[in-house]
Amino acid sequence: MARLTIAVSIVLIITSPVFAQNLLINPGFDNADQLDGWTCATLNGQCSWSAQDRLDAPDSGSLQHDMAVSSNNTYMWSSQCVLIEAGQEYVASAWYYWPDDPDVSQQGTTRFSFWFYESAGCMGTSMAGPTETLDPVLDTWTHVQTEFTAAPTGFQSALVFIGTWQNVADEPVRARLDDLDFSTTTLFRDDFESGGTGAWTTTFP
Ligand SMILES: [Ca+2]
Repeated sequence: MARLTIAVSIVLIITSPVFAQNLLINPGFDNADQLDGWTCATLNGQCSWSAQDRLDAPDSGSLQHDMAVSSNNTYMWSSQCVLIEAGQEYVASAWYYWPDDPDVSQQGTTRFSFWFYESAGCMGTSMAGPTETLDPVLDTWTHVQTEFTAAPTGFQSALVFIGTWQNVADEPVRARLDDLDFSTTTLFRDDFESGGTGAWTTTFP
């Protein structure tokens, strides 16, 4: 009987569901003036917390990229470094908002990608992961998602990167970013919060 109990316990352990989690810290910017977890490259502008939440939640906000450059063809970006498992596939996704400012020509893009690093803390040899580049969709929260990409053997961390590129000098692009995700799955991340059911069907096997 003892042997049977042990066998059943082992089966239960093996078959217990492992829920994929968002590996990012502070992905939804829920605390006012709080950008914990994110590193902002300040060469071409600055990052700030915006009270404009993707779902208009009064108790959450977003990350804003404030471009401040006098030359064209410039980037600014935010990033976060996370630990990964070699061989595991990862996917990153985010929502971005590009305000329709009549005073600017709106020539720019949003780039979303991640890179793998051989050492923890995004140090050592790096290897490019997937990249998605999108033209601005004005005044509409827009979803961006990378391809699934496996972490190379021997690699320990990944840098999740979201950038705003501006092609015209002296134009105050203010792209906003919210609800970022870096995980092993996209399941259960299809905006039910806003009533969307587009990723689901009524088909039953
Ligand atoms: Ca938010």
